[in-house]
Amino acid sequence: MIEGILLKGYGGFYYVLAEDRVWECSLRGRFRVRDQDFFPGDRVAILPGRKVATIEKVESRRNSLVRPSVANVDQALLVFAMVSPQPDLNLLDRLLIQVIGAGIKPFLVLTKFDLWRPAREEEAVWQAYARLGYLLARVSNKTGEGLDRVRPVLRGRITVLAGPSGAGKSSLTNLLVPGMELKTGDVSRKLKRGRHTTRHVELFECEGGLVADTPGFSALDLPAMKREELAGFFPEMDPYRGLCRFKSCLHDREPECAVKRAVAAGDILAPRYDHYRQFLQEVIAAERRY
Ligand SMILES: Nc1nc2c(ncn2[C@@H]2O[C@H](COP(=O)(O)OP(=O)(O)OP(=O)(O)O)[C@@H](O)[C@H]2O)c(=O)[nH]1
Ligand SMILES: [Mg+2]
Ligand SMILES: [Zn+2]
Repeated sequence: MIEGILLKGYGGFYYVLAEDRVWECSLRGRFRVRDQDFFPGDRVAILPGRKVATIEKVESRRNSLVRPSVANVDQALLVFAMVSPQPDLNLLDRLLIQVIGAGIKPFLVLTKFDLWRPAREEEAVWQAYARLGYLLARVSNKTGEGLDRVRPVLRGRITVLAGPSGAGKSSLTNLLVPGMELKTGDVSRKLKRGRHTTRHVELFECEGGLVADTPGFSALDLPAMKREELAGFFPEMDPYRGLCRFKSCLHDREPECAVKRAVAAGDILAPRYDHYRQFLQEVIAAERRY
């Protein structure tokens, strides 16, 4: 048997990178494994056959994401356009929680820098994200500007690109991977959204590692957690830990809350705090369903 890594599943076949080539594999074999047991990024063992190879074994995952569905990645590039479509910061904050919760390192890539006209308010928002401690790069997939900051991050690693439709994930992949000609779609003028051009997750060899282009999405559930855990996903709240009047303060409606004071003073970005409160309600509602 040969050990490999699943690049994609498509049309009932699975494509596995092993020993420097891609093997077309089917599931027929001694181990009949169900479809949903496979994610791109899965480590598998294959048995070469006369026509196609067969997948015989899937190793347990180091980590995984549901949206986009991918396994065993080292890092996630959260790809958002600075304009066209306008960045959905609520989705960005959800994605950050999903990725960090899965133990995966996030990296923010802001595309369409060439179309962006600096506005002070927007600049303050991006600066606030940069201060949270996540790497942030602004790129143009049109001029190639900023790509020098992204390439070194990819070197030798397995990276997933995640973000809304139309953000430029496939365009970025085309620039990063020599010879790549993935389909890209324009942004609908009427709906101001992407057109969901990419339909499958697929890993490509890139910079001595692998990079996954994925379908865009606009909705994302939060991972299951206890209500007290949510603040841990907001690093800007760390300095205020233990400073609220109530030890069990959820920074919601409680009086004398240090976090709320910091929001009022402009030390915590107001939209981030608004998302925190919205997410808290969702986490509490989900707690009841268990
Ligand atoms: N001006 C400019 N246009 C860009 C940039 N990046 C992507 N685009 C355009 O934005 C549109 C969407 O790009 P895609 O690469 O298809 O976006 P995607 O994230 O792959 O979208 P889905 O596959 O639907 O999830 C295309 O028309 C691209 O040409 C950029 O940096 N600058
Ligand atoms: Mg795409
Ligand atoms: Zn508080």
